[in-house]
Amino acid sequence: MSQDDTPSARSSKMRGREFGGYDSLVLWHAYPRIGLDARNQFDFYRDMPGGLAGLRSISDECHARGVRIYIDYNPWVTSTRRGSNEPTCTRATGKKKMMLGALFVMPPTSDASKSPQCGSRGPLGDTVASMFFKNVSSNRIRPAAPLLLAIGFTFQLTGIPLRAANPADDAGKMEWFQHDKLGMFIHWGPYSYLAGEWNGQHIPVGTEAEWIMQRFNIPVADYREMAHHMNPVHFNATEWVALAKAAGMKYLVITAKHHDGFAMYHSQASKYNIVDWTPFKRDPVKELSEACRQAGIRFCVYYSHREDWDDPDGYGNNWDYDRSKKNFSRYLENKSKPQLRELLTSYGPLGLVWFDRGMDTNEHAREFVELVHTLQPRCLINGRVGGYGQDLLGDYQDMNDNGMPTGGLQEYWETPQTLNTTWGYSKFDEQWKTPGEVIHRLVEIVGKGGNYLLNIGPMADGTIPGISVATLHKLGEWMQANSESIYGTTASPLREQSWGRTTVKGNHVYLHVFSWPADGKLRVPGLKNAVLDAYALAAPERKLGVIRENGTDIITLSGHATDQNDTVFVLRLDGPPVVDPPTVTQGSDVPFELDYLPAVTAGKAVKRFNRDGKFHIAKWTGPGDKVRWHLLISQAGEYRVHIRYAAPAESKGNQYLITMAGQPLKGSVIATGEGYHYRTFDMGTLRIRKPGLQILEVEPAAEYGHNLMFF
Ligand code: FHN
Repeated sequence: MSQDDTPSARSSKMRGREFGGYDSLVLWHAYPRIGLDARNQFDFYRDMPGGLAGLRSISDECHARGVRIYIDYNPWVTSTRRGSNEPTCTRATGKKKMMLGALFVMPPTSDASKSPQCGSRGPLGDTVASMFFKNVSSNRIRPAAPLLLAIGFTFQLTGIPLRAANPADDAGKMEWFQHDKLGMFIHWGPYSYLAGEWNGQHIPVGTEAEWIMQRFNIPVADYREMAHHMNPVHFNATEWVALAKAAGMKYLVITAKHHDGFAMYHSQASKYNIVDWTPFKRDPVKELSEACRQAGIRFCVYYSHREDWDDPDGYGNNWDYDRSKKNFSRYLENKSKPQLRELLTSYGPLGLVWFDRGMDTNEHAREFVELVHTLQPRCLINGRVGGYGQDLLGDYQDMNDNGMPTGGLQEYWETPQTLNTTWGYSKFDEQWKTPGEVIHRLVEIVGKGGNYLLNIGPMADGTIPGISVATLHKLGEWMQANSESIYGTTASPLREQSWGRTTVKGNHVYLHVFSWPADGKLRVPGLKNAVLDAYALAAPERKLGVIRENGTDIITLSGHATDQNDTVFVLRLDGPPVVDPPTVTQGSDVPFELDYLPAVTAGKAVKRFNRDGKFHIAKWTGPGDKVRWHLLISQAGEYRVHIRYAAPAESKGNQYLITMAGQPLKGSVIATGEGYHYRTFDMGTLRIRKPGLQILEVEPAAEYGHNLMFF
């Protein structure tokens, strides 16, 4: 390609030539990534360096020259088959729906006479020049929806910034959590002594061995008697911490008290603890805290603040204790809070307190939050401190156990995961994850912006199962070579790739190749930036060839995978990676389904995890806190809109607006019940005059000072 024939030279030549004499510019197919047959796209767009960024520079130039811009879409493009030269045509029949995250929209009737005619090529046969520049008075280019203009120029996605669940807490204290990515979870207690067996009964593989007391309703007296036998003579805090460090783990969370009520540290609040109750007489939590500090690992504790099967007033044991006689507040005041106070005052600075199983009320949960804030203001609190079905407290959210979110979360998060299928040791559970699976999970989690808290379940004598040790060493070997692609990275705006996953740090995109491409070419679709360099993380000096074709960067790999689980390559870009926002497309008679995943949020609206194990949008309290979807509408017509949301009593009566193509639909929130009870409401109709890309937005109509609704 000669200098003069580069896409950028061509585009500037075209601009220079064609702007003269016209007072408007119409961009057909201005959205370059809508999965069209390449022949139906103008070279101008396909080849333009920077894609939409290139369009933006045209936009700037137009503004400078007083040229108006419209974006328009060929009505047939959305039904053009890949690989086909001719656009196909779908007749609009029946009802279409569009769903908004739970918003559904469907055209009640489609007028076939307004449908595009099969075989007609429309403007596609025109020359590029005549396509781009039209007088606004021309019929064909009349802008049906000036709103479309915004699409190409306003919204792009770059790395997803994460927030603390409570923004007031964010003042720099999330930094280590955001950077460190990988932690060791340790479930260890008297249940480890039982190892999944009680009186000949076995905990089924696939369920939690640490729940054995509850599962077999073991009487408190019997369990307490058994706990006397815990004597971890092989426990060596330095070795445990060294293992965590070798694996690349940066923080360590030990169960100071699990649901069985037994304290694995020297508690003054209850004699039922490892120092006073067992022949061991040592405090492993203390030893671990010291070993962690020496090794530079952040020390953290797990504390089951609500559940306690030993305490007559605690939650969960209804086989020994009469539920009606329980005084839960007494348990909180006499055991749970005093023990938490001990942990916060006698074990040095804690990275975080890992609460579990929620709390009966958010008022009680706030008391625990307060306690932590008062005694150790920099200590983080996980989201499980608060109740189920309530707005989440804590500095970050934990997914469900072993949970893997689909992506797009905008709050700090972590997922606790097992190495086999239990947290506490079970002699029966041999369903171990391979090192490869562990590495893939790590990369997937980190690529979605989260932290991986990987559990080990040591035996009662203090031995860590050999297979866990081996897996963590393998993970560590991989981390040794590749940790640059893990620590300090942020969520990748690129979607999941068929060959692996991506992580991002600043201007670098790390390509984690799980399956080596047969033709030795790695395809990375969707990046809008210029690629400055490509290389293997292990060999930065050897640059790899990259070409961009139809919006896809193709990297020619050399040699073979250097790591059978994940070989990492790096793309150095001209800035943080930028991609187009996801576009929701419409099947011929399938409703749009607009949920949290392809949504783009603005203002305070945030995509979050809820304790139901689902994801939603919340924290939008006033105008500007918007949720927005980019829709590719294939058929003009009237669309019926339904919205599905959950709203507690406090949200009742909040007004909101749904806007598309300049038409607002107004809604008033109806309370759906406490917790996350979703209901669907009919919102009326929106008229879409022509197919193409549209933006649909939802936002509160006024400032309410509380959440509009859970969407
Ligand atoms: O019930 C516990 C379980 O035993 C384990 O501690 C896990 C770890 O995330 N948390 C609870 C269940 O979610």
